[in-house]
Amino acid sequence: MPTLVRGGENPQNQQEQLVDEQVRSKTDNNSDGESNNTLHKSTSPIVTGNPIATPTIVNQNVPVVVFVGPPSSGKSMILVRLAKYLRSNGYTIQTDSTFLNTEGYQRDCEEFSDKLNTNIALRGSVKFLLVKVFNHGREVAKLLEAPGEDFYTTDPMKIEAGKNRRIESYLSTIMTSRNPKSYVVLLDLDSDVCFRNDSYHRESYSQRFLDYFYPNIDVRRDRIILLYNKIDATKFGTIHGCSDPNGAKDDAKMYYPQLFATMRVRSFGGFVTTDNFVFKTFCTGMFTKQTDDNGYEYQTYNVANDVYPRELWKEITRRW
Ligand SMILES: Nc1nc2c(ncn2[C@@H]2O[C@H](COP(=O)(O)OP(=O)(O)OP(=O)(O)O)[C@@H](O)[C@H]2O)c(=O)[nH]1
Ligand SMILES: [Mg+2]
Repeated sequence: MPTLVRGGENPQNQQEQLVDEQVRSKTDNNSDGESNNTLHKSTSPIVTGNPIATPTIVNQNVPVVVFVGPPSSGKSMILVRLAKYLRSNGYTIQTDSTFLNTEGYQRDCEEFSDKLNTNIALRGSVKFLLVKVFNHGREVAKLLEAPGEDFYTTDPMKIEAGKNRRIESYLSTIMTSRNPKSYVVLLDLDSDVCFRNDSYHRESYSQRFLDYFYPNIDVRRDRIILLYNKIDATKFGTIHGCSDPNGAKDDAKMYYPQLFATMRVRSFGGFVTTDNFVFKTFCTGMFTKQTDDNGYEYQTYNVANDVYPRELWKEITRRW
């Protein structure tokens, strides 16, 4: 029987469970009019009647892959590309409807499943969700699809409101769960915001990761993969593969010196220091802007070489 992990109380102790039960019985007995809670009745095991819907990881043994990166850095397209690659290699992909029991979340799951089957680039319409990967009927991983602004926002209003100084509760649930994790940390250089030309955001994003995420990573259990995405937009690679991985790494190091300098471990009595991350490059595909009959702009893409998802999946699963 899998253990439940809930947001903010991870794992939930017995006293808290008791409070939940009391709240539930009150809610169930409350018949006067509409409730403002967003839970809806379903057969899912996480429907407890708790008036605040909290993210819950039902299976704490299965590894979770967290794609970390600012808006437009390419997280969703990497997830979709990886899912397509895995599917063509016999894996099954399914959104995890048990993670959060709200109508919005369930809707996002359905919408995301549809998008996995097209070659239309995602537009970041879903909030966050977990995608389950099965191999021969056994769940082998969960992939997190999350909006970039929860990792780092460049929006002045949201910065002012403190968004870069807090961790969303669903991310805390994941980070503090017992599930082994692979953090795929995108080195944003060539997104719309173009961190290559913006040293302020580049440094703030690095610092945000080092202050808020890195300390919560169990480096003995979890993996960190620094991913130089959109390598086709650089001289180091194309949609067919990365021709100069060392050049790409040197380039990334030049732009993200804090990450490379901080994420190191000492061994042999402090005499030897080694990286506690691996460096990889990635390219999702070739993107083409299109306009439909109503003037609505969208993008289609044709997938890049399988070498990218194959290598990434190998790194993600190396310790599992
Ligand atoms: N050249 C190139 N462009 C890419 C690649 N991957 C993604 N893009 C572009 O980057 C855009 C954003 O990608 P997304 O995957 O939606 O980015 P995201 O990190 O999920 O963004 P948010 O959901 O806003 O956080 C895409 O619409 C593409 O235009 C790539 O491998 N190469
Ligand atoms: Mg996205």
